[in-house]
Amino acid sequence: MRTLELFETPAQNLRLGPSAIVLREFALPYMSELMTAIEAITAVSPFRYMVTPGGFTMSVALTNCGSLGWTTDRRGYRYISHDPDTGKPWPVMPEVFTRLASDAATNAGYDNFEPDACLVNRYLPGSRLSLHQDKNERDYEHPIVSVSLGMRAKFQFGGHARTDPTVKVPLHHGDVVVWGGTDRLRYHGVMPLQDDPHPLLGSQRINFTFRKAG
Ligand code: MD6
Ligand code: FE
Repeated sequence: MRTLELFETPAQNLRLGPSAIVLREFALPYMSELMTAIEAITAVSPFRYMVTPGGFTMSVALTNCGSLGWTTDRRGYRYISHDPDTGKPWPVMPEVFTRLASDAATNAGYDNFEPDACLVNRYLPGSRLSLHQDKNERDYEHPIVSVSLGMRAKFQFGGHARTDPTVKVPLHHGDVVVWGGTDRLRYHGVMPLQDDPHPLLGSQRINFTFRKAG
């Protein structure tokens, strides 16, 4: 008779589409290394509020690491090798980041994922991300791996048209979303963040998404 099972039940993974899955709490074993790595990145390239081509200031603060970083300004969305605020290259992608990205991709069925870009997002209460497609990468062969830390968010996942119906999925501390294949260009966004402070991160949510951009 084993009583251990009571404690063994993992949080339930969730399939969002044929090629998209939420790996519940997958990042928890990496957490202390991740926190140290994020502090090192933001010490060199701090979070900042970028402006969209339409002239709106984003409510999510951004930074990057890796050989390419995603950026937006009045001239458009694109990947660039240097931080426009510091003039220096984006911080090198920490080893724990590449390890987590590769482990999660493998777990979801994508072998040999080697990201060259990691976009780091910071949400405060009220921050939101409107429905969008991730389509600034050079090709869509590669999946995206997205890690959520801190406060819970309601993630919206839609179809291939902006007006398609969406499902709302809560993402918690440690959850990792992997998507690619036929789901790669589906619209998605994040609902306005509610203030429900997290024991480790307080009133914020950090999300980082790994891509092969170049
Ligand atoms: C976020 N994530 O969760 C924003 N994009 O804060 C994204 O925009 C995203 O989670 C592509 C793939 C996964 C994502
Ligand atoms: Fe996205």
